Amino acid sequence: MLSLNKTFEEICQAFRLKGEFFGYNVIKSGNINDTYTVHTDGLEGGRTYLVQRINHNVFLSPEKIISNVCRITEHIRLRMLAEGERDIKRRVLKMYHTPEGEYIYRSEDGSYWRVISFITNSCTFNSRPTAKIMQNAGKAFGEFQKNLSDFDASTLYETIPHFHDTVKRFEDFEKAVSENKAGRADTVKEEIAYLRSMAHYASFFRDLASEGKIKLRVTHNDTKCNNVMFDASTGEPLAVIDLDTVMPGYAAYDFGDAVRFAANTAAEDEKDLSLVSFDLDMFTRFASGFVPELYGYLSEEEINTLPMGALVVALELSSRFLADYLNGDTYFKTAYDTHNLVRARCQMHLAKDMENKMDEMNRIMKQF
Ligand code: GN1
Ligand code: MG
Repeated sequence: MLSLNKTFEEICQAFRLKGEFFGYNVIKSGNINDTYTVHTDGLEGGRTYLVQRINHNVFLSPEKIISNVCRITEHIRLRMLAEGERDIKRRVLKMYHTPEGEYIYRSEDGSYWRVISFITNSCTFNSRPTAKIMQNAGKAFGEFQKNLSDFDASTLYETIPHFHDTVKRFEDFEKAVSENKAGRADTVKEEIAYLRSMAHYASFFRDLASEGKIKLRVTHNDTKCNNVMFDASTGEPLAVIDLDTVMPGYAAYDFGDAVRFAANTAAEDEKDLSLVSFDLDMFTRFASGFVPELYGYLSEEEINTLPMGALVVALELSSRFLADYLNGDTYFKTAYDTHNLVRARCQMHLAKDMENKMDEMNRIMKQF
């Protein structure tokens, strides 16, 4: 196995990072890339950098994600500076490059590595957030969309084609059922039947767009609460991270993905479904941070259909987890055999609860 110490030493040298490498920590959250904090010490004091191995299986062109991320962060930086932001290093990520201008380092084993700034005195929340954190997460993702509202979406690479194309996700799921690569289809008949019964929701946003009722915008597309960095002393939101899937998309997917994760009363891979439900108070809190940031940017129709985003994303992700289970776990990292199935069941359980609570969600939305 490749020695990580050696790789990080090489990376520190290649990127001319300040100080001498002395150790690293693993950041465990994240189902796709491998993330580490790398520590150096030197005359100017210790420094920490974020070093990430890009999952090349998922992101087929690492150069394209680097290009997108550099352009997006530069746009946000300039906009924040123009608005008088004084803590810019903690408000937007910085990507490091080598003296030759390379943002990616290839290690001996062919892995793709990048170095990102580490935001000092910050933290993320993986567990169920408090109401305050929920509202601040909403604010962060709302502000992020607002800051990119004048960014020309057509100039971004589509880093994962059809990423939030729910119709295509359901087609891929059907393909996984018929191919039955891992021989597991017989054991998940009930789950397959449920998803098929919900397939009519898949085209909800595509239809609205083709009727001209909603617009494609620049969206984050992976708005899990743990993709927001908060100030560790105050809980105020600092920066939105994990920018690899920033692409053209619909506002409701960002909103929906965030609440399906953070308003879940249990973990994304909870086995005991009696613990899994959709918390309307948390939903309200998130909305109260998100929506006001986007007043004047989102249309009424877009705001009204945000709750539906939660259901559609929960169904989409159910289909992705179940498809990966049927395909033999080739996409998401798994810790045990049935991990993807557990995740899929959890999202389906949540989707059922959301469907029951949709009228209430819509009613709550009217207050914004
Ligand atoms: C993946 O890597 P992470 O944990 O931020 C996935 C998301 C899923 C999420 C589910 C590129 O995100 O789409 O919603 O897992 N990212 C990609 O936890 O597929
Ligand atoms: Mg991600």
